[in-house]
Amino acid sequence: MNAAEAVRAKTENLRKRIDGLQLEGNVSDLSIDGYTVIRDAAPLSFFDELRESVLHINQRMKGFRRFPTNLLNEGIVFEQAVQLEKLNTLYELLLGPNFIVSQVSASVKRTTPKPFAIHADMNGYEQPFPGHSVIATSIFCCDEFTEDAGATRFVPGSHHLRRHPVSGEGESEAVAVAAPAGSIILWDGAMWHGNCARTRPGERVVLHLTCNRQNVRPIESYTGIDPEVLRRNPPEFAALLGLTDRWERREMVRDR
Ligand SMILES: O=C(O)CCC(=O)C(=O)O
Repeated sequence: MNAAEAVRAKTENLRKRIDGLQLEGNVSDLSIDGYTVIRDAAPLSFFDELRESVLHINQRMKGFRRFPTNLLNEGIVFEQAVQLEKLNTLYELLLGPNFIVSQVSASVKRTTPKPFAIHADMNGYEQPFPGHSVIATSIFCCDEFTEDAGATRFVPGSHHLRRHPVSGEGESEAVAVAAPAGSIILWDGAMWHGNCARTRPGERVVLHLTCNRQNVRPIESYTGIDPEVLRRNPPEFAALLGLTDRWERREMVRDR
């Protein structure tokens, strides 16, 4: 099979899976609006278990001030979260068949007048963004999403702009997404989004899953380089080898 035939076979295979899982509406949402609400990606019992696990971690980390990350060491429910067929079919649509997990984190939003500011998830990307998706994020709704519950808010179509918003941009255009508990919301990393203030009592418990393409990566890893080589060179040398990369090779550390 030549390269063009291989691409075509993969595309046809993806099309069949999209049809079989009835994801045509989600495909259209992602193309036009840049985000979509996925229903029935997992049973409600999965979201209940996820909620309980996140709250347990939250308690252990004393109400975590920042999002806890590296949750794949925290139990089977997190392992299942990165392997859901409907979600991963749509990740594949956005990011190609070799996409990889970038971050598994969680948050608990309690009643607060503070919204989360509008931003794009293209961390580290200069502008303009590439014309195709390279990063995509999803949020697993363990609780109902409405504006007063602190739902994620989006500037529909902003992924077409292929750039970061400047400070305050998009704030007045953003719309809250409504979704029942048990939904997963997926968006292109170029989407401008944030979340709403939570004015109702209680907690909004979610899992955040970011994935990305793996097609532009170094062939070699320099993590095992002789420390003496680093010592005798300026700091820019380590940066050139990707060793000061703020995300790369973050260790899986547990805080207990
Ligand atoms: O918490 C939310 O609803 C949005 C989260 C968010 O902005 C992100 O994951 O980049």
